[in-house]
Amino acid sequence: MSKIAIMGAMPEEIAPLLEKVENIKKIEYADNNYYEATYKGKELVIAYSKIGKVFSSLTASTLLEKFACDKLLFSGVAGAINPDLKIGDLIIADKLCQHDLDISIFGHDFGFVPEGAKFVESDERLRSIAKEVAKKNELILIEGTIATGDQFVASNERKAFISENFGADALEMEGASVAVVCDALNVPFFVLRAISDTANDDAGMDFDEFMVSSAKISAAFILEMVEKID
Ligand code: 4EH
Repeated sequence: MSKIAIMGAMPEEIAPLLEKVENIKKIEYADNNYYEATYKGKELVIAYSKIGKVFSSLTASTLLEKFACDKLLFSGVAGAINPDLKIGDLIIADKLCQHDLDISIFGHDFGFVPEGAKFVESDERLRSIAKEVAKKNELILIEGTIATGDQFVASNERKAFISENFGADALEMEGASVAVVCDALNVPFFVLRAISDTANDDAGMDFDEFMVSSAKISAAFILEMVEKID
């Protein structure tokens, strides 16, 4: 049976999970807290990484290498780029990229470095489980590209750059770094985000208003998926 890692970036993104799981055991490691737990007979390790690509890489690596998780699910919130995505809507990443990675002066595409890839694809099987859960609950679930960078985007200009260069549907600050780690270690991973804002001038205010409710939407969906993972 698998041992499933579930991570978020902020405390609010994992709090709704910790409320529902059982047999929680807290372990401190590398200046962070990891929560071993069970849910409907499944073994879980839950953590929030802190914000951004570096902290999320560290947490993903720890979940896989120290805790020996063999699948990783990310749950959290994101800013929307695709105008079909409204606050509270769900998106799953079919692929992820780093919108702030730039060695274009050497003729490379934005988001590309030698021996890396512009896009990292998430696990198809986990995506199909997500689609089953969405269908059963009659929820709309968009599948698309998620762009990650070490910046909270609150500008139409930056959104347009990310849309034009990556065709991204949503943006956040951790997904692609987690994807790179899982891909390198050959561990199936999945990124789910509920929209908290649209990354425009109002993003800061919208985020403050909607992040908790959107984080709950994402976490509830993830727990339904856990039941279906063998
Ligand atoms: O973990 C960071 C959080 C914002 S920073 C990335 N998360 C939320 C996703 C996200 C996002 N990322 C970039 C939602 N909307 C986004 C956007 N741009 N517009 C943060 C938030 N609150 C306090 C401190 N830092």
